[in-house]
Amino acid sequence: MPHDLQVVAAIFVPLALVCAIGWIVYARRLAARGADPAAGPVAKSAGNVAAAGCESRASLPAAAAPSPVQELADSILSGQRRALSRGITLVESGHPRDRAAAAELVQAVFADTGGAIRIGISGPPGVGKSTFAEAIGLHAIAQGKRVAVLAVDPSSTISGGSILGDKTRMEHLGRSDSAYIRPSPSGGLHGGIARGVRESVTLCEAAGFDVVLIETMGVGQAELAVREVVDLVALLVQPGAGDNLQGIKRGIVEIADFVLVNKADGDLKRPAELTVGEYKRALRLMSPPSESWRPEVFACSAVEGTGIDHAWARIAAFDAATTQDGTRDSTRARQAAAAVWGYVNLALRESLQEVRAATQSPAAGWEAEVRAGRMAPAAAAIRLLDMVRDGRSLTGTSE
Ligand SMILES: Nc1nc2c(ncn2[C@@H]2O[C@H](COP(=O)(O)OP(=O)(O)OP(=O)(O)O)[C@@H](O)[C@H]2O)c(=O)[nH]1
Ligand SMILES: [Mg+2]
Repeated sequence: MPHDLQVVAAIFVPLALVCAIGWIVYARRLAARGADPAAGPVAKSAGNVAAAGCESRASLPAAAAPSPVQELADSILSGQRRALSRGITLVESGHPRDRAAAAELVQAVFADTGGAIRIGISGPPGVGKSTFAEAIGLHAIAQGKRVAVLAVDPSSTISGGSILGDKTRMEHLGRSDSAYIRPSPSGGLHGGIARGVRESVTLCEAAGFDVVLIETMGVGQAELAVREVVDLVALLVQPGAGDNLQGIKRGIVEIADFVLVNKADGDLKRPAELTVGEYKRALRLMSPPSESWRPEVFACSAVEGTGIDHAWARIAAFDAATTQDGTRDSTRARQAAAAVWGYVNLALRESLQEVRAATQSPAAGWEAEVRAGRMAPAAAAIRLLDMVRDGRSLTGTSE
């Protein structure tokens, strides 16, 4: 027996040792994979908030800490700027993959929003929108407000990435602890404002900003889109030449609550006064955008700072009047309801694009059937739309 035992031990002890070492190596590898920063719960960019969410759901136990999106929401609510920037990057992302995380983020902060006065600053290129945003922003900060500026920087498309143009133009404001400046590339532009700007406003409010200024890109009819995300529009115009009203699209003048003739300084002071008169006369003939506010026209100089206190006082008066008579809330309610359809339209358009891409693939066959004259276009269209409605791809798999 002792001999038998020795034989058994000689075989099994080394075997057990090999198994144990193998197990340790395997466990270490697993641990190392878990520590991979790419799989960690802290999202570093828009694109990976959603991805990080999936990873953490897969690797953390069921009763784990808040989701990465919830963490980001909490950081924004506590006023952390970097979190706000990350959140804005997420909501600006045009990628369908980020859409659910972006919506979840906005929903997570939603109860703490709505507190800011939302101001659109519109006008042709070079009229002084950024300079004005800085001047009025500094003025509001001096009144104890916290100011966020969301600016579409047209230069960013030209320079192809760096978007410091507006930031440098708002140098003084940028240095204030009470300000947050977010230049957005005009790449994802919808109607003269950046993609996701409505959500960005919401996030700024969640981060505790009392004033949100949205500088638009200042090009044509597209400017009208800003009306849908703000409480009031301040249209900046150039002083001078009597052809002002022809130079500016009538549509944008009609949506303005304020027309500010900027650059009323030096030689342009007198022309600016004439332009004020011109706009006053023109506005009398137009129906105002809000029932409770007649648009006002006055001159200012964003560079010299003249007229800025008056502009702020009138903006405050607008806010008080429209808050009191309920038009601010009813406007916001209408905007929010309209935005739902905006998102639905966008999602449907994208689904249709997917369908289109799929129909062009050789496997799809629908277009081929139509081209070959075996299927009527209307019948094919209905079948394709059914697929979009069911959320199916053309290969028959569910999304
Ligand atoms: N004289 C004078 N110049 C001004 C005033 N406001 C802005 N400017 C100048 O006008 C130029 C354009 O100003 P911006 O503030 O960049 O104009 P903007 O409308 O933001 O321009 P874009 O964003 O490129 O459309 C700059 O050189 C400013 O210094 C002003 O009140 N008076
Ligand atoms: Mg600008």
